[in-house]
Amino acid sequence: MLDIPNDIDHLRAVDNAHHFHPFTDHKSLHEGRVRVITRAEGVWIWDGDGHRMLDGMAGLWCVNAGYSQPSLVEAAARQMATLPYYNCFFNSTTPAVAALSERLARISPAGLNHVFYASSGSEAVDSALRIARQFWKLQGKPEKRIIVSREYGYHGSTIAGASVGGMKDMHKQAGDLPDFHQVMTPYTWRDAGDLSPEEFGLKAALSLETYIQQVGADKIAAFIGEPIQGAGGVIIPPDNYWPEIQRICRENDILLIADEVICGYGRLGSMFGSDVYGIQPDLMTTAKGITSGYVPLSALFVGDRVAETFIEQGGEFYHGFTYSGHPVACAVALANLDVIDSQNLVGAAERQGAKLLDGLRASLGDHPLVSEIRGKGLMIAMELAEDRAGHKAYPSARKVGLTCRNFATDEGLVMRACRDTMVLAPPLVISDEEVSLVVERATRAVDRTWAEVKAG
Ligand code: PXG
Repeated sequence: MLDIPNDIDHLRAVDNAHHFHPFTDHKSLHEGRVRVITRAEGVWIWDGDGHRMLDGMAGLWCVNAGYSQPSLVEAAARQMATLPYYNCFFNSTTPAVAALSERLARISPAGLNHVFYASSGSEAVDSALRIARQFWKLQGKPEKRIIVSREYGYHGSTIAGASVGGMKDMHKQAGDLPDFHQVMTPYTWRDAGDLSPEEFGLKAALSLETYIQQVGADKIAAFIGEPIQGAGGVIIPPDNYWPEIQRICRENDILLIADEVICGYGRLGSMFGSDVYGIQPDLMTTAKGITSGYVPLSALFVGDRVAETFIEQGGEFYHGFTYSGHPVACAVALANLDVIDSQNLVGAAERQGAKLLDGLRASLGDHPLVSEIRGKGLMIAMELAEDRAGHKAYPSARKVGLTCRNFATDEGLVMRACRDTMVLAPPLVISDEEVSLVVERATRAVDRTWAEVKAG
């Protein structure tokens, strides 16, 4: 049996010497101590020093079914023993990928009946952009190339992903491809001012229409957006926002891409975010929760109009990956969808999400550091602010969010800071008792942050 060494100090040393980490300030990592996570169960993770932490982020918003689902492990082992790998190039398929495609088409929003596979959300997004541009070429409109997205959108970390996302710091690091443009995001807490949610939802959506009028619909291939923005800080749009975006895309013949890499597979208390907001996307990217993160897999849903254009017109579309439709990942996804169904995790997300939101509001709703607590299903955010009533954040140099995150870690809770927006997105299997623990630990983290902020 494979023996990975378990001497934690040794692992830290070799990691420091040889592992180039993702999304990291490499200098501060090398000056500090890397955390070694060694095992996990349910909503809990353990580190090499023996600390147990409640994972309020489900890994990176992905371990929807929790960390100990034996059927996913069995599905992987069985598939590996039967057919560990074969590809889907050259007119091939495998039983797992065919069966998963049928299953996904059954649960997806109407009109999305074809699925393209890759291994990550970034690849799914990149594939959606390529398919969108190729679709317009096949329609005889090759000049429709621009992809419109939104401020604070996160769509992955490849060069195209960074370019289509709305993170300015990522644009500066080579995410600067041409033919990408960002419009307003419906960040009600920060930007609505005196407008009602409806007025503000309309204003944010109309920023897309204004941009279209400036450059011309004949130049624009697609609009991409997360139903609720995740990494941007759980930005929840007013109810009228998505219907308005849908109308604008339809009227201007612009493809609508829903990026459901975080929202998909139950997190919002519906199977997909598009179901929550009545979005009828032309393309829909999913990943993360499709396998609960146990193995890498992404699924890009291709709408009927787009798929039929490729099928009718023919001509090779030069796009795919070695691991497109990896049979082990597809088998795990099938087992994961069974767990989501049999344990009713979609219902659990709605129920436990409401309890967590209520608990946080009861404990922290009047806290002097907390300006807003919002959420949908198990996707929850708290705004820490200098001016609670005026919705004004502290200067970023004060690192209030980071301070709160570090106190949460110390309290045994993994909580994420997006700027000073504290984010929680735990596994959907979280119990009542664990919801209470999240509330207690988050409250202590906010109290300790406030004490430090007051002390200056
Ligand atoms: N789209 C969305 C909406 C995402 O949230 C991606 C695409 C890219 O997926 P991959 O699998 O290529 O990472 C994501 C990923 C965070 C965090 O800390 C968020 C993501 C990834 C890593 C960290 O919030 N989202």
